[in-house]
Amino acid sequence: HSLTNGLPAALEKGEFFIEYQPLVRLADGTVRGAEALVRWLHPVHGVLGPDQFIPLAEDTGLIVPLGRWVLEQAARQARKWRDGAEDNSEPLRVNVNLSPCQLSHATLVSDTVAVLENAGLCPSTLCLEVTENDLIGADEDALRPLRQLADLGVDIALDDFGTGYSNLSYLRRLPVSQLKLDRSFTRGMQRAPADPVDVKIVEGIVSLAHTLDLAVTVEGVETAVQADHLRMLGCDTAQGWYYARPGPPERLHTLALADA
Ligand code: G
Ligand code: G
Ligand code: MN
Ligand code: NA
Repeated sequence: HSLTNGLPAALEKGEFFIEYQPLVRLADGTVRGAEALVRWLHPVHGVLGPDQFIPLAEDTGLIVPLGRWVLEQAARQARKWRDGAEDNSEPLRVNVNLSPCQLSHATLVSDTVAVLENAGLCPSTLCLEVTENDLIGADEDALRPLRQLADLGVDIALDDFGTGYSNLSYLRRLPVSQLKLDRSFTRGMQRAPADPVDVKIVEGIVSLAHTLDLAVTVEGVETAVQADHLRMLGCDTAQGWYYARPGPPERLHTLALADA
């Protein structure tokens, strides 16, 4: 693979950067934070998305230092947003994706605590996203680091929810505080009339999630019709091109200030 050679050195050479995609509270349309999405500015191939290099980083073990770097950058960014905001405004939060290798890495909890302390951030400013498939089959020992982080106040989101093969009752055992509903479930609501089966499914998931005290974030919101519908169905937070594509961190501030 032609990308393999450059990957180990890319971190030292400063070739990675992060874009942020806003997370919007559906009830009032305010920006409540953003998801950090890593990109690689490859010297030959240009900007590469995570799908093109994260699997490689996982295979080579680079994901651990890369993931730590993303976490540090995202925490620093959240601190900058806070420093630039009005004193009494709710702090913008930042979501960071975790790979399964990071979940099982011995220093996940200590690294995360150190990053939060160095940035001077409250743990609840951070949300870690883990996918449903990465947690399937995890026993209590494997879940302990996530549970420790959750106990410290870090938010844990179950990413790509609905695409795995999990038994819904297992949700009760997981230290998660929110579900991120995969965009395949919201696609049928882009235009009226909405797909009635998709509506029923989202209704069911929201009802289950709220019963378990879990917030629901919907991905892939591309139209106003879709946002309105998902708000009426009781979804809490939305992310998607209707609000903004992933972009530079400065833009989030502009979007958040526009709310005020
Ligand atoms: O950027 P894009 O919207 O193409 O993101 C595709 C996927 O890549 C995301 O859904 C996310 O799961 C994954 N991803 C993005 N940034 C990171 C990261 O820093 N670490 C890990 N492990 N995955 C990421
Ligand atoms: O794995 P994760 O769900 O984090 O991946 C998010 C992916 O979805 C990214 O590649 C991102 O660019 C893309 N994305 C984000 N918002 C939208 C959207 O509104 N519509 C579509 N089609 N893709 C989106
Ligand atoms: Mn994600
Ligand atoms: Na996702």
